[in-house]
Amino acid sequence: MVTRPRLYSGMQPSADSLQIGNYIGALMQWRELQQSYQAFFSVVDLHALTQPNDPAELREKTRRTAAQYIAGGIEPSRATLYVQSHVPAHAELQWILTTLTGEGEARRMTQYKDKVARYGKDAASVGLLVYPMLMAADILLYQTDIVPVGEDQKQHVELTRDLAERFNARYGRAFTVPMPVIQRETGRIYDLQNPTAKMSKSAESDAGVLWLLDDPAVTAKKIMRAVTDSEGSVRYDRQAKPGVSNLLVIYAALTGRQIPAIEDEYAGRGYGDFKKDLAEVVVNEFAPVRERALALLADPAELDRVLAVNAGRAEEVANATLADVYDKVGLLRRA
Ligand code: AQP
Repeated sequence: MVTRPRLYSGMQPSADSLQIGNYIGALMQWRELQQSYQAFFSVVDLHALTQPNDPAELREKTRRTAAQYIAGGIEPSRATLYVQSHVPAHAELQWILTTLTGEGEARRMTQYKDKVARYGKDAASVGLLVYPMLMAADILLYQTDIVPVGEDQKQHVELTRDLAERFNARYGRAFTVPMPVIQRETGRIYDLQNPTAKMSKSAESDAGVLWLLDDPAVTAKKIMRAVTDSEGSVRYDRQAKPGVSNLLVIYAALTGRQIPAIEDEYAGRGYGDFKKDLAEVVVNEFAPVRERALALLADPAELDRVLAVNAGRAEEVANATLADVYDKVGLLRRA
């Protein structure tokens, strides 16, 4: 039997709905990759605890994120789609990895430095400092070959590789050393109201975010109101025309068309026509996904059952890696 290479990725349950950047930048790619890779897709709820959360809301967001993975095309019988906290090995391997990480090494992570700069030293928890070791545990437990990530996560995957190599050299080979696959810059989606800032689930204002589960009329309205420029021509130029370029990227990603062909189609026509058509493209893409997600959420017991079966499959792989690691570092086996 030919075994497919392994792939790992995840998203944080940080909102009730995914936004179109998560859909284009992650989900659309995941559903292709699950065909040729043995894929593990996790809802990383332990990571989400690094931000303040209402407990009941976090539980609900976790279910909703999982439902949107499935509605967006992740097949839970093909890929392993599970909730991170359902597999305790993640937190256990994280502990081992923290003992291999230098304190200075952890403090040098730019995401940590950014968060400290944003929230202040006292508000930034130790959880944020050791977040990259939890991410390393997520990846290494599954003997992952590739990790598709945005540019902002590249440094964490580099740390994961360093930790895997360090462990393997010190104790004997326990981990596959994973390769990051960095998302192309053209796959990045920006906020519709502030088109030089990445669209984000935790954006301060909702006006520039296209939510997968938004009502179609709201989605259309947000696109019609998207910030453009006064030039009036539908043309890709990230520097001079960030708003229009962003809309072109969304259009191209959802239709599979090339940007120059779209530019030609709208040559000599105003932004109004272009936005109206784009709204239709987005609404048509989202509508069936939204419908499936809401149907899955209407039967939480069945969704929880699917997640439990998948957690069991994840655990088989994760526990085997963890047992090997425990042995190698010299922990006494329970009789
Ligand atoms: N704007 C984006 N364009 C393209 N891809 C994006 N992703 C996120 N935003 C965009 C991809 O979606 C996945 C989500 O990963 P995450 O939930 O762990 O966190 P994130 O990258 O920080 O995403 P958000 O939406 O901005 O969430 P919050 O607000 O919680 O931080 C990743 O694969 C990411 O590349």
